[in-house]
Amino acid sequence: MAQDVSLKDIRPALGATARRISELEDPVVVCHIDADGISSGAVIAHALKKMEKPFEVLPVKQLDPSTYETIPWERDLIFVDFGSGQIEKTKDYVIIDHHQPIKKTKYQLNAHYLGLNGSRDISASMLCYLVSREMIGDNKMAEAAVVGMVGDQMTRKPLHGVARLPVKTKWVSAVKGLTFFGRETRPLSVFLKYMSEPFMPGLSGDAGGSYKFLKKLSLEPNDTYHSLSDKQKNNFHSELIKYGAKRGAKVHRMLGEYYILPKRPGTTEMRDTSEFSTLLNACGRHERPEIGIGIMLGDNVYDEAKKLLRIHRMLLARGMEELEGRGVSQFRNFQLFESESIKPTIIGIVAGIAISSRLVSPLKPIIAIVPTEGGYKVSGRATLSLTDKGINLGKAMQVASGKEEGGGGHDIAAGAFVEETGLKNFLLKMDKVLGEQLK
Ligand SMILES: [Mn+2]
Repeated sequence: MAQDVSLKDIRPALGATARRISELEDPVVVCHIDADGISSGAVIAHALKKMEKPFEVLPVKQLDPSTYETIPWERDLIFVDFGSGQIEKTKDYVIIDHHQPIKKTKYQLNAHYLGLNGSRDISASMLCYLVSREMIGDNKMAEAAVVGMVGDQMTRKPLHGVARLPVKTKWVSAVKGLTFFGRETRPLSVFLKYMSEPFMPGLSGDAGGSYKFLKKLSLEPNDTYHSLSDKQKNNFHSELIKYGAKRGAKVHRMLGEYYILPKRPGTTEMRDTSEFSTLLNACGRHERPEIGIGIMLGDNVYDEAKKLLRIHRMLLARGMEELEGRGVSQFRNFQLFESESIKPTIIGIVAGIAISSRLVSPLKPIIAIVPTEGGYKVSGRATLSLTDKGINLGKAMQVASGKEEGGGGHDIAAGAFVEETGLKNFLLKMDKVLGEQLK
């Protein structure tokens, strides 16, 4: 149990990693480009900066043979948010990772070796944060620690154990309220319309219904959730619960703990950690991860990040159109979307929106594929109801692809690369494994 792992237990390991990093003369921080990877890179960059060490940050889309030649192996590398799964290549370097490790090495800090579960308890950003505290003794990067946790979907339950330390700083606040996306920047009418877990008949995906609902409660559809008074919020919550309970929605999923960054400007995507993680993903997925790192470090690059977010949304909208146009084909235990042109870095998000908005059936996971160099990028998305029933897409993809590092592997969301000739076999195996998980 993660709750049993205390800071005291893991401090020797954190200290050893901190010391090793401090010894490096001209380190290169190699990080992944999703929200957790970018946050991790920013945390270590902040620490190195504060120690007045020269360093570079090198964001990498994925760490595998296709990118090995882009890595300056002769230098002092620090891998964050990956590295444990590629241990033959990375064994001599510092690694801070939470993915399933293969074997212990001298400078590897992996969640699993600390008694923590790397898919539920702790992200790479949080591990980096704990290491950085040992290096520099400030806690400013508590922000990045939590944004990475949110990005890796580890806040469906409240932050717990050592991962709760950032909440005790002035940089992060825990708040109770609606768990839907867009609390800080979306007008209430849009916020309500995009509510998807739970799906609310008559509100989710229904602009008119959402608008009427708000008007009936005397709420201004253009206000944001965050701007409401406590009294307005409480009334909104109880009316939503009443409405949902009448219609059989899983209302217990509506309220929960979420995290805001009180030092960041209000009404921007930097205030609410879930919007911040989307902002970072937009930077990473559209080839500008360094903007994401800059914004996390407090550089003046918000306008550029915002531009990337707009491109991101435009491409998602286009992806949704393609999905609506082409439709899905049915397998026994999943539905398949074969895309022609969606960017491999966002196809998973398109699949996620499709299933959570019920554009495709929520009763089976959706598997989306798109051709990419030498094969297919595969992305799967499920719902909380499906994972409650035993579906674990991350595990299913590992088995079906025959690779231990099947890509981003969570129960509800996972991705993989499949070679062109192996696609048919992969899909058949996927169908079989998902069927077995449901039993
Ligand atoms: Mn991660």
